[in-house]
Amino acid sequence: MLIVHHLNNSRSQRILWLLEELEVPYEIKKYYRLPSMLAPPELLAVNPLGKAPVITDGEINIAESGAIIEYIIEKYGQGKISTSLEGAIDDLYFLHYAEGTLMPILVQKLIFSLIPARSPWLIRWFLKIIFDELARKVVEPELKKNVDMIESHLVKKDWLAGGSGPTAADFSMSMSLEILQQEKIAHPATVAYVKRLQARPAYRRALMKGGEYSYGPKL
Ligand SMILES: N[C@@H](CCC(=O)N[C@@H](CS)C(=O)NCC(=O)O)C(=O)O
Repeated sequence: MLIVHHLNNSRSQRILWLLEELEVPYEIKKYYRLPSMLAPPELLAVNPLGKAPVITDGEINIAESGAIIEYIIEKYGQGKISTSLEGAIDDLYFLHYAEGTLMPILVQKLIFSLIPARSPWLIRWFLKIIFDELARKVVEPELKKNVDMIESHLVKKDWLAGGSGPTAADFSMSMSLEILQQEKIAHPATVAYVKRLQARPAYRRALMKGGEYSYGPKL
């Protein structure tokens, strides 16, 4: 049976959502973040980078969310997740944009806030001034462009690739958009989109099975 190597509070939650949408049987092997927030060393046994998500399907181990999403839809999709010709371009774009552009900006934002918070108290105030300024000058303008672009797309569509239900792009983008919503950076159509995906029964089942996930709704 397909195994999802799942880390709490992480990108692997979106793989659980995809599998629930497809009603594919799977097992979850759970890993828990260390106090440092890093993954535990046991994940190194299935992925040399020690990161989640990873899936094991028979002899195959695959990491990288986008690759996993494509693999699962291709192998187990049974045509349940499909796009129009026009939607296919948006699907491809947002599937890759999620990890290629948007998530790195969010990670940079997080790191800029963590550096002062985790530094010795004597220099913390100084680092906070520097990193707040860096965030203001470097991260925020970039984030604004991205948030505006996503909103201009979602005012026209219920799902990123159009159509009547989620496709690869939605699974890939879900966590980043949940973060934007939680941090109150997302615009109204994006907030409505996040609520739409979080209301799906498959999403809720995935949340119950995955356990701790701070970006989702309370169950
Ligand atoms: N681009 C990769 C990123 C994987 C990644 O950074 N995963 C995080 C979880 S959200 C992780 O495992 N963090 C723990 C660590 O870096 O030790 C993907 O989309 O799969």
